[in-house]
Amino acid sequence: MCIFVAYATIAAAQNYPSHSVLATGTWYKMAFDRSGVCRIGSAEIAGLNGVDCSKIAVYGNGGGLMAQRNTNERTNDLRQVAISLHDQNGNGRMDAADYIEFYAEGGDVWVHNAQSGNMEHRRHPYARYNYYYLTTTANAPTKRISNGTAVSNDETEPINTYTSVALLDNDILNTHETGQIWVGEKFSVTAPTRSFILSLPGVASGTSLRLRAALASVSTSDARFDFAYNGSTHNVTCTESRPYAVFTKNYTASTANPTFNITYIPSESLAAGYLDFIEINATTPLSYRNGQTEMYNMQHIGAGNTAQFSIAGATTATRVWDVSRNDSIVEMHLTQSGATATFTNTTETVGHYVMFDGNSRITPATVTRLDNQDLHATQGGDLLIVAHPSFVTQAQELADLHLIYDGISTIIVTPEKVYNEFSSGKQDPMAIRELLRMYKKRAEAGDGNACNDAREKVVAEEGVQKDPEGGCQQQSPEKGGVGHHRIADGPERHRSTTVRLERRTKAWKWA
Ligand SMILES: [Ca+2]
Ligand SMILES: [Ca+2]
Repeated sequence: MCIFVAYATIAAAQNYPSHSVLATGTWYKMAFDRSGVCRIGSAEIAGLNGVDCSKIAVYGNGGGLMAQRNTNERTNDLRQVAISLHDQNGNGRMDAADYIEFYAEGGDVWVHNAQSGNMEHRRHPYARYNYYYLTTTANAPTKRISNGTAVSNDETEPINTYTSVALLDNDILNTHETGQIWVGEKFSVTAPTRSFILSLPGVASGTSLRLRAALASVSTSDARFDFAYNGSTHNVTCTESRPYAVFTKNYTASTANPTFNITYIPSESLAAGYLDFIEINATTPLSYRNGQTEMYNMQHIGAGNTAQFSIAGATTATRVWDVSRNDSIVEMHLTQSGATATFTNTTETVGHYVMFDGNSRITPATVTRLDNQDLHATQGGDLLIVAHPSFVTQAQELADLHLIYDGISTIIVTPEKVYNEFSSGKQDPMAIRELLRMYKKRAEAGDGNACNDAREKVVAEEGVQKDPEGGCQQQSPEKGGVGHHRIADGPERHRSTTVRLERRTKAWKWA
């Protein structure tokens, strides 16, 4: 058996910082189960009281599942997001009336499907909450929401509608036990028809609705769903081999509260049908409403394009943020003329805006003080144990045994610490893979991570002359390389134990 032991200090690969931002300073962790403009003051975090405004920063990587493809762009630590800081008396300190605002994303997100041209919801299959991290001791330059300026060109497009989205998606049953698809309302032979009403504030009669829905049937024969809206019926067939059907359909709205009727027509009495979700993109007049309104713009998209957006019914309290990029949010410059407010912006890509009044806010579901942590500063051992805090003691016993008998160095981490640094706090298995990927990348940068002397031509430890067929190259730690031992059966055991005694302090523990 060949066991590789890395014990030298390895230079960090360039694309991973040497330390997490969470390594130093004072931190608070905030959980969000929905997206929106969030306001935080000393009422939400008492520790904000009296702190230097210039030291406040918020970090977070946004909602949604981490990318699963290795080729996708990924964030290598928590990323700072832009905030708006309101120091009401201008004294540079956070007082009771002072607060910050930023745009928080929940675990679920909406993404633009370039093929269909519509926004589609992406439910996070593993996490209900997304997290943001607030520090009151920022060392790095702090990001603030910038104020937009008027932009225009000869062909600035007037725009007075936006795409709103609506969703009905209940997760009650995991029909095929994949953990990914959770269906909701049930249909049966005895209860074949159900009605669903969605709310599309501001949608007027006659505007277009683009619907995407998913249905599932559990039966050993074909089953049909009749999906009806406004006198139009669409047939959806599920079969035993293809029990899950996603379909799209375009309608013309008749009201702002469309009712969809679904009837399940199976071929057998014990069959069961389920609705997974109904999702709508609606062309909605751009008018101001109280609270917060999420708006997407898919009009006049193109390189160098600009548009002027007109908001009907606006008041002096109306504000609009361009939240297309969470780390560089821009507050749109509104020009008020009577009850209409306008702003201009580039429309090179699909835009995501939130329109709100100064009094509306979402608040975190929980706020907790977070201890410093720094998995980014750890170098890969031979073995990684991800252990729930309840089992860290047992994991350490296991690590000690491996060290004593096999010379294996172990890093013990809890899932939450991995999530904090690699998935913005969300429970996401990709975060654990990303931690391992960081170790791998650093090992590659540190001059190889594999035993390149399988026949032990080089003596690895002090004065131990070994069989020329055994051993492995050891690089000098001073050279920043990776040292490897081939721990073999028989006499080599003694060396393993020696390794253990010397390295006992090298079993990292991050409970
Ligand atoms: Ca103040
Ligand atoms: Ca569902």
